[in-house]
Amino acid sequence: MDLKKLVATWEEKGLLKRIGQPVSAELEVTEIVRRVFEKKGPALLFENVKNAGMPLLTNIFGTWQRVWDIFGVDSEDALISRVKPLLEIEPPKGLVDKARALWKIKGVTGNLPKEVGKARCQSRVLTGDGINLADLPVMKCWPDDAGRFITLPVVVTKDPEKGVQNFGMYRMQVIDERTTAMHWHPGKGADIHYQRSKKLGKPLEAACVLGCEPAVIYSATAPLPPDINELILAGMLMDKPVETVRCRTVDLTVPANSQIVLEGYVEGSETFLEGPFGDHTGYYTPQRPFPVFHITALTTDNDPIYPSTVVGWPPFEDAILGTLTERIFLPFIKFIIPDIKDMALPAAGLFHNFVFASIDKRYPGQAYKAMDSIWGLGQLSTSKVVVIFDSHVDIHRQDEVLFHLGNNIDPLRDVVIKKGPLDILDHASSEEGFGGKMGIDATGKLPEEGHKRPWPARALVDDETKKNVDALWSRLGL
Ligand SMILES: [Mn+2]
Repeated sequence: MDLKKLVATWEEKGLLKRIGQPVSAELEVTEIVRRVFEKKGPALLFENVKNAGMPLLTNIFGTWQRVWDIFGVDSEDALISRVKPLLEIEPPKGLVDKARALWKIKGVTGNLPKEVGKARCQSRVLTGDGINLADLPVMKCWPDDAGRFITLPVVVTKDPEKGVQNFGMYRMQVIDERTTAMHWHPGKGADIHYQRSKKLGKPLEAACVLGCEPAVIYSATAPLPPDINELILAGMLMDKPVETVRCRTVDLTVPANSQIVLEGYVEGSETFLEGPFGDHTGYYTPQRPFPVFHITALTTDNDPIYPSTVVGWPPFEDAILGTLTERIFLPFIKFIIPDIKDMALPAAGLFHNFVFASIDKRYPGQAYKAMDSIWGLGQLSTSKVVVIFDSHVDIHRQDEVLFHLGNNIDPLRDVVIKKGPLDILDHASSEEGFGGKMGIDATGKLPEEGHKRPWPARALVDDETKKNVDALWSRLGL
């Protein structure tokens, strides 16, 4: 569903609140959203943002009910069933082949993006001196942030060699009326395009899309393999193709049902000292040079709405997006790493500090194999602590995790420490993006793994007793 329809739907259901009081996009919105998110409250449409020319919508992904509405489903299972057909294929040989093949089968093609001639996001077109970012209610989220940051953009770029587009989410610090920084980290989709353009000595065209279908906003954050069009995932998840339209001043297509589009380009060598910014780690990230985006056109819907989000001490709105990714991608991870039965990436661990996985252990060392597979797979390669449990453990429950983590390990025997890539936001490692990792085998141990005593049996109620008590139950008055 597009953003304006969602706003209407949520308002009817009491899942959105309009706020007419004057509020500042500097700091005040953050504190209001923090309080509302904490009590699982409504999406907030600030209609009277001080010094801004349009309303600001936040807390879009703040509850699961709204997430299901975004995709037009009523449960997690219904959503997952839309991507599961991807797994019903002949398994190709090799890990990389497997990952690629997943995205290539026929089942995907029903909801491919569709280009249209006329679009709501181009109802108004401003170019040159007519463009002024000050009209947008861009937030300053935390007191020591360097300035105002666009926090929910879908950034579109095109590979100058292959011609394929990428849709990614990279925050954008406002520099002046017509320029921003582009915070894409090395190796991200847009950065790959940027590096290739630089080599060719050409500027890279880019578009920043604001307020497209939230399914597209989500897909831009999803850890897809390179060169896989994020709009295909969005189309599958919505069971409806994403409509796109040609930009007016750059050679790109963008989601047509968007509220605002900033078109422009990034020059090869020009950088801006971006940050600090209060990030989803709960800490400020330091200043670093990033490319500069020059805006050539600002196109909008009639009466556009500006979407925004706040990140900070978890859980915030991005915790729900991260958990959504954990659930949507689990079937694919299980397909590529058949050892894994379930996986949990707790939001409080920022999705990269802790990965809990469970296996059906059949042979010695299997937990270590599972760890290595996790550290070898895409974005999971930056996981800092990986703990492997037996499949009877509910790894989504903190009490069960702590119980087995404490009860089942001998730290001298069951812990491995190694080196590898870390999340770029990790502030504890000695080097940026590189450092120590820990793997813990919290499964029951086999004699071949050095546990010479017999591993004790679990004390569990037997089925016969359960049946007997079931029969007694109504008479016990409990
Ligand atoms: Mn991508």
